[in-house]
Parts: sequence; structure tokens; C-alpha cells
Amino acid sequence: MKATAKAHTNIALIKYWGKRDEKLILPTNNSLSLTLDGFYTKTTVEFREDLTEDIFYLDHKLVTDEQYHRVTKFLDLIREYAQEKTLFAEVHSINEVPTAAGFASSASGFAALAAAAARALNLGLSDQELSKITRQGSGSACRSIYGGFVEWHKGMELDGSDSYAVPVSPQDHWDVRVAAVVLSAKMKKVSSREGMRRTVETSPFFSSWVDSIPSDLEDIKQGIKERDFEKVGQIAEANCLKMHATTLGANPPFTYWHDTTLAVMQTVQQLRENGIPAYFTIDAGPNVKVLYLPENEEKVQDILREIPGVTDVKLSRSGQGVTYI
Ligand code: 2P0
Repeated sequence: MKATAKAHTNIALIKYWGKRDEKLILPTNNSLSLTLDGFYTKTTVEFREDLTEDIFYLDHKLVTDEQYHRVTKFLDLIREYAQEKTLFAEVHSINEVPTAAGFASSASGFAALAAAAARALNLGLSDQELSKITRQGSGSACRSIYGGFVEWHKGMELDGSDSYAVPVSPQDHWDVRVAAVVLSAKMKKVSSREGMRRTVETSPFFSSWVDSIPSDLEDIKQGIKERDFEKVGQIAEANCLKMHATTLGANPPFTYWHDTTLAVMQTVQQLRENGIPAYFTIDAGPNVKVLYLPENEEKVQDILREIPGVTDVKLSRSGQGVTYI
């Protein structure tokens, strides 16, 4: 009744932004991501008959706060699936996802937790079933079950039975790189949950955002298939800008951008003017991720590091899906 799984985080090129069901975590739109090899969570789950509640250690420290409740709530779903309502677990997670880099560790965290828990109980889940259950821990996590480029189908059903991720192309299909640009700026954070909710409920731009997704998705998948970097980069950058535009229309309005965020965006545009193809994308925070090709790694990295307010640049490649150790 013990298993260990490793899952990598992912960066969305077509963003998940908006829920149609908050409890089941069902999105308003399909999204598409690249799983990254540099950032991962390794989790061991052991179900034990002698436990009367779950125990959760993150990076060797006992966790008892909100994070603990998200873990136990998720394990409740696994228990329900296994019809083992009184079987509790000891969970040990090691996070190799630096918070400072602006990646949500919830993606790799819930993917690793779901995989390890399901394996510990020998549930025999298919990847599709695993993605579906992982989704209920954190939406973006359902994409981390697979490596390479991955699409999350929003699904149409009210019970979430058709809302899960599917592979678009495997890890070795295309060597696209991602630089995570770390900023010194600290901002009062609107969580992605709150940001999504406020945008769905109040932003007049939200319906246009949702309407724009199908053609972005079709075009980016074509670009990925043809390994057309300009095409993929342009669509990803424009999709990110559209997502962030919805937040400016919300009530009260908000933005995740900081002045250094804008400086990085402008530098990426200058790189292109100087003949180096590079494109940015930004999640629910001020940090910027830059897409580039291997032959430009040194130049891109050097230029990003020179921007005032940038404290670090962390490089990553296409990563693999969930593995068991
Ligand atoms: C994404 N983000 O597609 C988008 C882009 C942030 C901006 O998924 O509420 O932590 O747990 O489902 O997955 C961040 O939201 O939210 C996210 P929940 P999650 O990656």
C-alpha cells in the first residue's frame, strides 16, 4: 500500500482561465501546455491501517495548514474511488519547483500525489482516469500526467466525466526550450482561483476570451505538428495577452503585471526585432516565461539576465509525464 511517483510542472501556451464548475474543477475552455523537465514534485504515499488521519510532509516539514486540507480533501476522492473510507495515508512530498520561478507547484504536486495514491491502492487507473481525478486537485495538474505537448479537453458533461487531458505530441517530438525569468518584485497576490472567479463573474471581455480559444487551439496544434516555432510562439504570446486583458475588465480590476514584467516583455519583442525568435507567456503572477530554440539559448539567457529587476533565469526543456520510482 505504498508507492512513489514523480510529476513535472507544465507551462500553458493556451491558458486555462475560467471555471464552469468550481467544485469539480471544470473549465470554460480547452487549454494546451508543455510539460517541463526542470521542475518536478516527488511524492510517496503510504496507506496504513494504524492511522486515524492523514499526515502530510512537504520538503521534510509537517504541514497542517490550508495545504494539508487540500491534500486530505483530494485523498478523500481517492478513498471514495477505492471504497476505503477509513484508510488514511502518510504522504511525503519533495518539491523541486522553486516558488520564486512563478510556477504553480500545484500542477506537479497534485499529479504526483494522485499517481502515487492510486498506485499505492492498486487502483489500476488508465492515464485518462488518472488525469480526470487529478483535475479535481488542481486544474492545471491534469495536464502533467503526460509529457511533451498536452491538451486538456474541457468536456461538456456536468459531472466532469469527459474533462481530462490528452497527449498532443510526445516529449521528443520537438526541442523547444523555456526560460523562467525570476523577478525581484513581490506583489500582493490575487490567487488564480480568485482571479478566475472574478473575471468570469464580472469581466465583459470574458466571453470574447472563450470565443477566441477554438481557432487558437487549432492553429497552435498545426504549428506544433509542423514544428513551426514562429507560429506557435505568436499564438502563445497573443493568447497570454488576451487572458491578461480579461483581468483589466474585471470588477474590481486587477493585473498580475509589474513594471519588470513589462520590461521583460519588451526585451523579448526586441530580441525578435534583432532576428532572434523568442516569445513570452505569463501565468497568474508577475514572472515571465520565454520560449526559444536551443541554438539561441546563450543569447536569450544573457539578454534576459541583464534586465534590471531580474534576479535569475531558470532554463527548462520538454519534460516527461508521470513516472513511478
Ligand atoms: C494555466 N493557470 O493554464 C493557467 C494560466 C494560471 C494562468 O492553471 O483552481 O492552480 O487549482 O484549478 O490550476 C493556475 O490555476 O487552478 C492555472 P485551480 P490552477 O496553467
